[in-house]
Amino acid sequence: MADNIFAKIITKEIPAKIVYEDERVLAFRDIGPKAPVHVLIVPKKEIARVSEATAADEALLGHLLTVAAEVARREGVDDTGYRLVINKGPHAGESVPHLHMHLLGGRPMAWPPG
Ligand code: DGP
Repeated sequence: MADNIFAKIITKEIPAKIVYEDERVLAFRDIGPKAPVHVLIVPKKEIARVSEATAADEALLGHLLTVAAEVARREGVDDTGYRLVINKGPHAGESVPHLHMHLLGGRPMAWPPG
């Protein structure tokens, strides 16, 4: 496994507030929440960022979306709505080199994002 914070959360070397886990995916609360609900959905497979995923990862990428929708239901934001975000590269503010999807909800959000 790579030496980054999410790799260590996946192996449970570093604690996190886990809200969902299966054999392929872990979801946990963001340490600096930007909305009342801010959960990170992370593949356990080591994929640094979305541009490094391959055709072999397509089922896993789809699974991230269905897990996000399930976590949103559990968090009570399905009716009010939520935003799913993947940051890639410096202009988007990617800061951890392990693919992760942000689930943000619980308040209205502006569009376009800043
Ligand atoms: P991004 O900017 O898209 O790479 O998002 C990285 C997110 O990871 C950011 O919102 C803060 C969160 N984060 C960073 N370190 C930790 C940590 O140690 N624990 C948790 N739960 N979240 C973290």
